[in-house]
Amino acid sequence: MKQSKSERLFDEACRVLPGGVSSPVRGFGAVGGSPLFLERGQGSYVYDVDGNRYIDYVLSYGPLLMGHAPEAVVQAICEAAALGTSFGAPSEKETRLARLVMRRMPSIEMIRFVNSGTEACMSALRLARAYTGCNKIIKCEGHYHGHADALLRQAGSGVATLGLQDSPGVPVLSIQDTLVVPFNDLDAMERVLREHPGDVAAIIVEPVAGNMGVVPPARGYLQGLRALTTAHRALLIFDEVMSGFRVHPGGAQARYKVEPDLTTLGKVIGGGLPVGAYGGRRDVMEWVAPKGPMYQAGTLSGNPLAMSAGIAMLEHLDEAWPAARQAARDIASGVQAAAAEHGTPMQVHQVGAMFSCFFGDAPVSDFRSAKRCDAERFARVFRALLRRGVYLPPSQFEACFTSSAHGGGQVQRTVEAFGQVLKRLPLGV
Ligand code: HOZ
Repeated sequence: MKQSKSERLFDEACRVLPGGVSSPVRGFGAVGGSPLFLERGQGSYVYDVDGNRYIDYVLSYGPLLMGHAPEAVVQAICEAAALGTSFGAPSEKETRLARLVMRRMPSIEMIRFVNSGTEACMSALRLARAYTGCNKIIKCEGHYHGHADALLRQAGSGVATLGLQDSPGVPVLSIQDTLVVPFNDLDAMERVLREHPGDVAAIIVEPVAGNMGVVPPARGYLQGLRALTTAHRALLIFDEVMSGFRVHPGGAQARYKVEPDLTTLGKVIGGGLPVGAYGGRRDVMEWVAPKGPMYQAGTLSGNPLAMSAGIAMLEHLDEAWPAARQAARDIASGVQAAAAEHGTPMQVHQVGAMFSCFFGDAPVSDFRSAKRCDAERFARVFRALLRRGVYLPPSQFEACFTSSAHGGGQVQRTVEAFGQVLKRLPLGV
């Protein structure tokens, strides 16, 4: 059979890029076939090199709340680029973006910009250890906080997709202080805190899990974490790389009304450009160099292009977010209704402008239950949807994202495509 251009490019890429990709989650290993090579994106659509158009629910794994190439963001980037792409010196835009973020998330009293969510989480942990003088950190099974050594334990996202527990190359010493508990289990969290009295620097969580598919916090869970961390003098870190500005304009902390000590943010505050940040309580952030002794640095941090794109994005958040959330709601209810009509055991989770489909009867509330879902069925649905022009992230362990550009037409087409696929699924698709 004649190869598509995407397939040809993938073969070529495999000769020079490990697995043919620049990040493992882009491979199609879990769903079969070869990844689409994309040429451009506009609004809710992406276009591959073979001229096919897809309604995009990957959206660069979250940041594109206004869809691809929104005019305001593109214009801000172009104007900034014309003035210079990097200074390695302060610019006013950093303070402007800081203020925009802090207005949405008042728990952030000071912020440090970095270049990715990985950097943000890694730095927040160092800061927590510096501030508390404690060694241990606690994370949840199936949560993904980037690929820094200390956080690659029972992680979600690509680590889960590839079926790995952790990674070769991570020194045992780097993860010996990383304790892992199930998500949504306050008793387990308390037990671990008691087992390490006075030695836990922080609990880091995705307040709405997105890297095992979307799994919301159980009622009272985040409040419980707040109480436990306060009682045990540990810091509470919300990793809002995915949930920030997506589950609510003020992030999960506004939606669930829980104030973390520190927050990590990622690509969303750069409107899709490479950026991240960590911030929080002033007395903690004042430990960051050069104000304090905790060292962390970056030549491209606060990059003017990323800052400009982030400013443009956040300035439009009030219009963008309700539309993005409405699209996710309509898809979730439409797909759930289609599943009921066709007798497909399936649950659709939706929080704000994120959703996920889990195949199976049992409720999904943590990583263990997410892993029990029918990944093979997910793969078949993924492939069938792709043939119908709907592009989901190629793994059960990722969230789907909507944007304000996903209008009624695209939502309706998506729900119809799901309906057709679920109807045919028992016969094989
Ligand atoms: N947190 C992102 C999606 N789970 C990661 C994307 C990537 O690893 O490329």
